[in-house]
Amino acid sequence: MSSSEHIRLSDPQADGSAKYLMSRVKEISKVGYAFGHQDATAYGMGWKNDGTRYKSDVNDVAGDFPAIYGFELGHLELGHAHNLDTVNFEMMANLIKTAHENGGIITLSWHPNNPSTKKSAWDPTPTVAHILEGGILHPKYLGCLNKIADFLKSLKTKSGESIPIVFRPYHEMNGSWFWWGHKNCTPNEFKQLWRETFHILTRNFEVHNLIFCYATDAITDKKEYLQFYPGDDFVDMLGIDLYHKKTTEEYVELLNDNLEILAEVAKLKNMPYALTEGGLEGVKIKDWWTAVLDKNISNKGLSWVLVWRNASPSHYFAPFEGQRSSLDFKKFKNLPHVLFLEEIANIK
Ligand code: BMA
Repeated sequence: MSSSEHIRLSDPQADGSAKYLMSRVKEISKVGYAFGHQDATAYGMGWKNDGTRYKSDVNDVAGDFPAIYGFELGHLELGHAHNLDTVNFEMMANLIKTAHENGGIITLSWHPNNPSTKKSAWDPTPTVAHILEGGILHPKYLGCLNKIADFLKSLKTKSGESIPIVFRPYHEMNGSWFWWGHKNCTPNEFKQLWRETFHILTRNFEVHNLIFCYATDAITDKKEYLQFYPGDDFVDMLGIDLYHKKTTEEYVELLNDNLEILAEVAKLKNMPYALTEGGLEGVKIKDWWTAVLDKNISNKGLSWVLVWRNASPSHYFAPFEGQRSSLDFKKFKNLPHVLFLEEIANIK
C-alpha cells in the first residue's frame, strides 16, 4: 500500500489528489505496468461517443477497460467546444470523471495551435519568443492558459474532490514538427516556455491538481533527452514517445535502447516514467502485443504504456472486435504484470 504523505511535487501547493496520484504512479511500476489508450472512451473503430454511452474498443476485445486514459486539449485554448480531433470538451470532462471514479488514471496532451499564425501545432513558424513574458503575444498566451486552467480546475468528482491529471504539454520537443520543437525555438526558449507555463498555471491560475510530465520523442542519447529539460523543480515524471514505424528489428532496438536511457535519467531524478505514446499503426502484426511490445518493455520499470487513438481504418493503434491482433491482445491483457482498469483500481 502506498502513502502519499511523503510525496513532494514540483508545485509546492499541489493538492492531496495530485500527491496521491503520484504515489499510485510510483506504486504501479513495482507490480508491473499499466495499459493506456488515447481517447479510449471518446470513439473507436466505427463508433463515436455522443455522450450517452461508456464504451471502448479495448474493453470490447479484452473484457476490461484501459488503466490509463489519454485525452487531448488542442483547441481548448481557442475557446472551441470541440478539440482538434472533434471530441467535445464537456463530454471529455464527463469521460474523465467516469474514468477517475472507476480507478483509472488520466493524462492530458496538448497540441495548441501556433499562436502567431493561428495555424495548427504542426506549423513550425517560430513563435515561442513572442509568447514568453515581455513578448508581443504574451497577453494572448495568458488568455490561452486561462482557458486550460479553467478546464483543469473544473475536473471534480461528484463529491467535489479534485481529479488529478498527468499533464504532458509540449511533448516531442526534440523533433522539429511542432512550433515548440527543436529548430523552431532554442532550448533556452523552450525551457523558459515550460517554466512560465508552469508558473502561470500554478501561481496565477491556482491549478494544483497536476503532475507535470516531460516527454520527448525518440532520442539518440541522454544528452538529447535532456536538451530541453526545464529542471527538476518543474517536472514530476518523465516520458518518451516511441512508435513502431519501420521494421520490428528497428523498433525492438529503439525500445531497448531508449527505455534504458529513460530509466537511467528517471532513476537519477527519482521520478516515475512511462512510454507516454506508442504503438504500431494498424497493428499489422498478429502477435505484436506479446511478441514485440511486452517482450521488450516488461522489465524496464515503466509505470505505463499508452497507445495512440483509434481514429479511422487507416489510423488506429488498439485492436477492436475482429481486428487481427485481438487474440494476442487478450493474452497480453491476461499477463500478470500487465495492468488494466480492474487491476489498477486495486493499487491504492
Ligand atoms: C496525432 C494524430 C493526429 C491528431 C493528433 C492529436 O498523432 O493522431 O491525427 O490530431 O495526434 O491527437
